[in-house]
Amino acid sequence: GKKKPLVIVTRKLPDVVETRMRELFDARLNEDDRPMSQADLVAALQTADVLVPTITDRIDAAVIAQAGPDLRLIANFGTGVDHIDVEAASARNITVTNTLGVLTEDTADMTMALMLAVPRRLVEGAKVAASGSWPGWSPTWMLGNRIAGKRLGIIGMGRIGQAVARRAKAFGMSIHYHNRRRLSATVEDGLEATYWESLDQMLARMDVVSVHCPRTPATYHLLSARRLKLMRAGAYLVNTARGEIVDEATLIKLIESGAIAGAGLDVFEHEPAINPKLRKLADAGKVVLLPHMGSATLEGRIDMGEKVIVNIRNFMDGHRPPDRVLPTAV
Ligand code: 8YV
Repeated sequence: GKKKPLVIVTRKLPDVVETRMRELFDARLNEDDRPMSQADLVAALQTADVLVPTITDRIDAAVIAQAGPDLRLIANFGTGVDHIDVEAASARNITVTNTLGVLTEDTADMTMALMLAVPRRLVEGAKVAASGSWPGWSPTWMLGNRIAGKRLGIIGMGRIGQAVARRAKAFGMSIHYHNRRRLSATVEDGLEATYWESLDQMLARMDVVSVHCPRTPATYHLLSARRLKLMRAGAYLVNTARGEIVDEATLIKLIESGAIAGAGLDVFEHEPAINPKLRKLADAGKVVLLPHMGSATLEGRIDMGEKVIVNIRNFMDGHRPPDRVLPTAV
């Protein structure tokens, strides 16, 4: 039969995914799950046909330039491809795919968890209960803010943004969104969502703002200092997209001064490092921080692995892989 493609996988994946990859490919798996250095990556790519990276790899122009001649496909294990230079890959005729659609619901769920946790002081309350220091119920103790009846502004109304809109609607929020393109009337009506062509105007009117756009050159610090200052006093920010979309230093200052009430953050500008000032705000109950767990379900990781496999098989069979990422999309 045909020679199996040599597939380099940079991180440990769920057992069922690895087993299937071993059956189908000449799979080089990373059992100790340590992220590969740039040098190891370049060395591994000398003979690889396919690379399966994750968000912890930096597949920049230098890595792509030094890859061997057989590398034809970068099948990302994840949806965001901001850690891959898709332009540089495309220029070398290397196809890039992602895992479109399979982590939508999990990420939307975690967004709602943060959207509830911050205004309802979930982590603060849980700490008191677990520490045995509960002074007893009082009518004025541990009061948070209601989310029902509040305005939610969604930045980026793709799959995840829409999944958040459906959930937030069920929680009684009114749904607003800003997107490069307005949704079709049918989709917009179905979500009962109000479109704001101007992000600035939307920001000034929302009680909660949630970020769901991809991280591209155009969205770096989309929530700039100027825009963050447009947010209402008492508003909350939720980010389960990418840390670099928000000017984190300014966000911290605005929360410290009380201009913004709080934030629920699953992503940070310099992962895995988290700004100590944010950790301090977490101690003070102003922010809830999660270590990039938006899509972290076992089911989701298995679905992602299956998506990667489908993309590789289609590509190797000469078909167009379903989740191809075009450089123009970035
Ligand atoms: C994953 C993510 O943890 O898919 C994404 O864009 O941010 C996360 O769901 C990561 O991509 C794994 O590579």
